[in-house]
Amino acid sequence: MAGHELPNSQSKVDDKELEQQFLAKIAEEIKIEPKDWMPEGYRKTLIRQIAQHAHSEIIGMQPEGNWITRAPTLERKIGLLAKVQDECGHGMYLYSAAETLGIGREELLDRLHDGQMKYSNIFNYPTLTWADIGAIGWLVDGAAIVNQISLCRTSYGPYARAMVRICKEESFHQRQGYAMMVTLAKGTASQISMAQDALNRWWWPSLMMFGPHDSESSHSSQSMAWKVKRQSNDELRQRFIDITVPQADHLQLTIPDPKLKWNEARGHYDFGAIDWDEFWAAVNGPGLCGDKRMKTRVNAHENGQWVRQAAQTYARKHSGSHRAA
Ligand code: FAQ
Repeated sequence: MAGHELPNSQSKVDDKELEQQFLAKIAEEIKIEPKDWMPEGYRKTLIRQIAQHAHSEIIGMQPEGNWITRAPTLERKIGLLAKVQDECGHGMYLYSAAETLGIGREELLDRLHDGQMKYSNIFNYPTLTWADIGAIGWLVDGAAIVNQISLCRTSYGPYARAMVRICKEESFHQRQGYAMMVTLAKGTASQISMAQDALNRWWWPSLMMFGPHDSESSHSSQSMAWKVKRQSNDELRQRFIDITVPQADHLQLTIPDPKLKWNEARGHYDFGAIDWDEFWAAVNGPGLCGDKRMKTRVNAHENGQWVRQAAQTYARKHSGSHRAA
């Protein structure tokens, strides 16, 4: 018995030391890399957040993909196609980043498909008009950039590096969305009302993308301590609002919040209460487009099975002939 106790207590001491070294790296802003020791909770937090992010990117292709064949001009169609392809690429970088934490892509997708893992609330809303595509680029990608610029400084190396590249592409997405809104807002009365209607429907869900208020955010304090998150949900939400209100003013569109007002003392815009029941219904409920999004995703996965199998068979054959040579 005593012989068993010694290695256990020894390994506890080792773990303590390793944790101290890990925390020292975090304090000194040294990135944590895949082969470094890390607490199990840190690994799990990253897998959850990175996978949720990856899932959001690939599910996020659906609401916009819906409009590719209906884009009003060839130029708009090319822009939208490139954007949707970029979102797929972002998903792939992020699944790769998650894989460095010791979990396979297949398993992450299984967890998405069986409802164990989440994706962003925003992608369960329908895209009803062409103006929604402009509003998604402007607001949804705008919110994504504010969140992701902050994540470029996250403590886990592969995630931080993926974010740098993703942010460059997201900023093109935000600009193309805003350019569409400018065109509509300068257009005919019905184009202006279409742009206003899209802003009315996408404003509040975009604010919800940053997650619950800090006081309700279950993961924030630990994630901030580990520097997985560098700014809180409320800080980022406020930053997004402060950046976006002048953009809406430039469009001469009205943000659907009667409480929105510049607060000179705070140096920020005050805003109205967010409907968190709507948020949780969008995240968890089968309402809105949740069922449809998941059905489309699972179908795409099943229909792509033969491609994955063919690629694996080819890779096996190729590595076999390589060895034989
Ligand atoms: N939707 O304790 P917290 C994009 C959940 S990419 C659904 O505050 P955390 C690009 C959260 O998971 C958009 N669920 O959580 C694009 C947790 O539940 P759990 C995605 C949400 O992780 C544009 C619970 O609430 N971006 O848009 C949401 O510390 C156009 C408690 O919350 C990212 O994923 C939500 N919005 O902070 C693509 C960025 N918020 O897991 C296509 C990376 C919270 O315990 C077209 N992620 N929950 O069951 C993050 O920065 C963080 O994960 C937060 C949430 C800030 C989203």
